[in-house]
Amino acid sequence: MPAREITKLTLYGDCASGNCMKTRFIADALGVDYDWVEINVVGKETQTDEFLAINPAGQVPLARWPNGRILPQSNAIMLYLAETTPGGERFIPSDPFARGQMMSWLFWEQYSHETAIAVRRYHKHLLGKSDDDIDPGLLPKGRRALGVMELQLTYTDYMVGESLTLADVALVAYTRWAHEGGFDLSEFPAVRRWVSRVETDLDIEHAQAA
Ligand SMILES: N[C@@H](CCC(=O)N[C@@H](CS)C(=O)NCC(=O)O)C(=O)O
Repeated sequence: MPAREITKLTLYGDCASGNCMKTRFIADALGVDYDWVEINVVGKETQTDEFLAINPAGQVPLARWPNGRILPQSNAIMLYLAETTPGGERFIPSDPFARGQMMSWLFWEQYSHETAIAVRRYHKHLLGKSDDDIDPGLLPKGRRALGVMELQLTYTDYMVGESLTLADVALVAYTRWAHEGGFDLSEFPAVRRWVSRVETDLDIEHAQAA
């Protein structure tokens, strides 16, 4: 990673990472002016001395401003951008309980969804491991997470009620790539329809075969 002068918001991320793409989806949807610095996770560019000097946690995504402030964690970056950019309020429910529900899904995504679906995809798709070499617990854990989403999306068009929130952006990031982790979304028809709906809302590529 070449040393660079920071003149505007800079997002460090890997385009193959759903966590990183979340921050781009929101920044792009809000028309935020930012520089993107590609950091290759498989190539261990998060572990170089130069990157660790910026983010000692050695992870992307990372947001960095010219005043020296940095913010790690995908969902925190999304929330910050939505709360500080005109138009961002449309991603955050105004009703406090609905906002609580959105936060609840954001925490659930990081604890119960990403830890199975993203991790299995990482090993299978990005590292090219055979199924036998991947933790066998990840498949049932990910399917359970998809089942929880299926139940919610049987009743509502979005994870929180009838409009897009940050919960949808967070959860779509890896759900749209779930097939690359060996998960079959045809078993979860409401989730599949929702993926397509959210991709359309965000004006991003449709990742699943039709
Ligand atoms: N909870 C964090 C997870 C970040 C994370 O796991 N980043 C991975 C890429 S998706 C990473 O940078 N890994 C580099 C490493 O572990 O060396 C978030 O949502 O931002």
